[in-house]
Amino acid sequence: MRITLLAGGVGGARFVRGLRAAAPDAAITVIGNTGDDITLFGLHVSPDLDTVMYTLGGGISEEQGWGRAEESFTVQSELAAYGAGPDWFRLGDRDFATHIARTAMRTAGLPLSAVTRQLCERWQPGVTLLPMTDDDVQTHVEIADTDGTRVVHFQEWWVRMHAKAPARRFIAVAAEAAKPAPGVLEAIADADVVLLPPSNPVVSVGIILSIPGIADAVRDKVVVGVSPVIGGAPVRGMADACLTAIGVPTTAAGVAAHYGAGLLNGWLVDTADAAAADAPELAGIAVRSRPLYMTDVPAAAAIAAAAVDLALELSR
Ligand code: FO1
Repeated sequence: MRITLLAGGVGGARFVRGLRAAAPDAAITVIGNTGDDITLFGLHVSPDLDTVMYTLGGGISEEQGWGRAEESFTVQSELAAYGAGPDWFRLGDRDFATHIARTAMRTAGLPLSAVTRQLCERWQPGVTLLPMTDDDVQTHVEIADTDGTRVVHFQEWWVRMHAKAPARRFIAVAAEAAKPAPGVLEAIADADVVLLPPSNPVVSVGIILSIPGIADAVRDKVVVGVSPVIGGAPVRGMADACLTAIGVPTTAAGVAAHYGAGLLNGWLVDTADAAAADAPELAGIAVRSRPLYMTDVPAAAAIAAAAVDLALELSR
């Protein structure tokens, strides 16, 4: 079976790790969000691709959900001693090596997709990991606070401001001119099943879908999503701040209605949200409820298996 996913960071990575356990013989392709990418200290940092790569490769910091396990911070404290910032985005020594290697390969002329393939040679994630695009697309956030209205990089809003400054809109800068990375449209077209993991629907999955051609390709497939919202709160992260900014209620039904029946065929919600099955705005979407907390790999595997089962049921 061929399974393709559109994934963001921690929620996407943990879901894919469960899927790999649940479907060990499946050919899994992960299309990762690169809108979160940022250049720091002259280095190309790609948080969502790295989170998937480290999680599946066994190198992730399980406590944080991002960055490397057994990390130290000598390089960043040495940089701080020179007054070189930023200090609000923590980069560990082991993680720095990834960004140095990525930047060196890109400077030598390799596109991000080829660089990602090369980095995965080390981590052997057991899936094909593709960036959504090789083009430079960055997510920016228009915020309005006491300093007025301005636009900041997504990471500045998310990490430095803890998503506290009210967001007015998210801008996928240069997305309209971007092309899907090699293999992305093929991985969607050839998939038996397309899954949307419990990733941020706005700044992860939404940004991937903003790359021309990807949403149309996904709409042609049987698509099952897993709600990132349980009982009216995001399972992880600050997705509520993103949903509120675009006028979508932070509910399991609200997120599914935002994706819409044109994109989504099936939707898994937590048992706490079982009433979503009767929500009139979800007409045309098959809703199933089951426990959705990914407390460990077996729990994530059971959720992933349920998503695949629903997709297969809807394919018949
Ligand atoms: N998240 C934080 O909250 N604080 C950090 O200092 C931070 C550093 C960081 C470094 C590398 C990396 O791959 C991810 C990192 N993250 C950090 C996570 C990241 O900012 C976001 O959670 C994702 O971009 C959203 O998916």
